[in-house]
Amino acid sequence: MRSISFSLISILPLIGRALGGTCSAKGASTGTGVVGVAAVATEGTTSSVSSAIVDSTAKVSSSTSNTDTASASSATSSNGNTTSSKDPTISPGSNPNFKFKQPDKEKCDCGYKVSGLGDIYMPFKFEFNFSSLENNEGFKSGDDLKEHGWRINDGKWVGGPNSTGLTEGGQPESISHCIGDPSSLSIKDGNLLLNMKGAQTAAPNQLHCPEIIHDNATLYGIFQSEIQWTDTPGTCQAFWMNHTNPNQFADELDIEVIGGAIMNPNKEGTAPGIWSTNWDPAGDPNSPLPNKEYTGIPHASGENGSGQPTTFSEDPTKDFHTYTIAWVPGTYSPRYMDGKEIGSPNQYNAIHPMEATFNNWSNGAKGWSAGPPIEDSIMKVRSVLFYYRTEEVQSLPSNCKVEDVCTV
Ligand SMILES: *[C@@H]1O[C@H](CO)[C@@H](O)[C@H](O)[C@H]1NC(C)=O
Ligand SMILES: *[C@@H]1O[C@H](CO)[C@@H](O)[C@H](O)[C@H]1NC(C)=O
Ligand SMILES: *[C@@H]1O[C@H](CO)[C@@H](O)[C@H](O)[C@H]1NC(C)=O
Ligand SMILES: *[C@@H]1O[C@H](CO)[C@@H](O)[C@H](O)[C@H]1NC(C)=O
Ligand SMILES: *[C@@H]1O[C@H](CO)[C@@H](O)[C@H](O)[C@H]1NC(C)=O
Ligand SMILES: *[C@@H]1O[C@H](CO)[C@@H](O)[C@H](O)[C@H]1NC(C)=O
Ligand SMILES: CC(=O)N[C@H]1CO[C@H](CO)[C@@H](O)[C@@H]1O
Repeated sequence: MRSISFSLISILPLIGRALGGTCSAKGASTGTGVVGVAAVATEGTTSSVSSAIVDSTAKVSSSTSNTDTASASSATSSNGNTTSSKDPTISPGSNPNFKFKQPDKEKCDCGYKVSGLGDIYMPFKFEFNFSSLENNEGFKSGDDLKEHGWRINDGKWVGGPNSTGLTEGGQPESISHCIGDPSSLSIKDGNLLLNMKGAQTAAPNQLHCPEIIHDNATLYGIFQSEIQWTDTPGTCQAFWMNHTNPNQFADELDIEVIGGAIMNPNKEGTAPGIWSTNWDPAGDPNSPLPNKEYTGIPHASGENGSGQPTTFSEDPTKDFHTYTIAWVPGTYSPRYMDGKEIGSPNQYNAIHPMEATFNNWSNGAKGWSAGPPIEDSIMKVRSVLFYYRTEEVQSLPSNCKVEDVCTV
């Protein structure tokens, strides 16, 4: 999730990407769990990754959370063996409606067939309702939800670029990284609140904002969440997949909204709606080229993307709605809102291990987040339901029978 401007002021994304890449390398030294996990996943040390997943599964399911991750990996990942299965072809319009069903069996140790997407096979499940957590006024550390399978960004930059002295249309503009801050996330009445706190100044190391990351690197999956956005101007709110390599790649699958540009354009002129974006997985974060780096939304006038958001048919700030990122093999990675396909990129599908992430940030850049906001802006997340594969387990484990797979 980056600073992208689809308007005419498209110089910002270029600069954003350049700085983003530079600073992500720096960010790697501000050690939270972020760096550790990234290193594990990208070095391909498969046994440590998979045993971590198995450990976490055991821990989470015996705790108070609602996690019910398949234990299918334990047998499989110990020898890394899987049998192959054929993936369905998902293309624009082929699956216009999508819904998970309740699993049709009680025990799903051999994984899941997702009936809404051509019975695609996913070995693991992660389900979490924030209602399983007590109210709090703000988290204290990046590890506060570690036992539940989450990392909170503590001290690493979030979202778009930073720089000073940039000009947009000749106007000086202050663009500063938003820094991950656990106290910007809290639990209230069963929801996770992500608050880009109001009245902050866009200056170096002054902006603080919330980001939470599912602490498991996945490689394909269907990631769903119930979210209520806010229209407070001056933030970018996102549910997205980010790659796990701190120094390379620009791989992202994004769902984003701009506070202030939900149902109507904001005062900076950003088009209203929900943005689905993919970034070139092989992109160089240090030398971005917008037409090469991302695609927007299929559109009559453009082959793979015209760079326009899908407009909302009802105001999504009034209540929770269900948002889904279906990261499936192939070129197309459909997104859904309340089970209906929205404009989604058909290019630059992600190929690296990725982690599901939520954030709410501002860096002051007029072409995208704008802001920072004057008042608190609270995005809410109620629950997540993820079915996914990992680098090691891509298909039905050899010790499993097809008839043991649950249908969801
Ligand atoms: C989590 O929340 C969803 C949606 O609110 C609900 O359907 C589901 O039953 C909940 N799961 C658990 C285990 O409470
Ligand atoms: C993997 O499973 C296949 C099919 O069951 C088997 O033929 C093969 O020997 C296994 N390989 C390993 C390394 O266990
Ligand atoms: C850019 O962000 C880093 C922290 O991520 C900070 O140390 C640096 O001062 C920032 N630079 C500018 C020009 O804002
Ligand atoms: C994506 O994750 C990588 C690896 O942790 C990190 O370096 C990068 O900054 C993240 N991207 C964004 C836009 O936050
Ligand atoms: C559109 O996407 C397809 C599939 O990824 C790709 O082969 C093609 O080059 C893209 N077209 C353009 C104009 O980028
Ligand atoms: C994001 O931040 C803005 C600005 O502080 C706030 O109005 C909004 O409620 C926040 N969104 C979430 C989901 O927390
Ligand atoms: C590979 C990976 O990220 N594994 C993590 C899965 O989640 C558990 C619980 O948070 C972590 O302990 C693992 O490191």
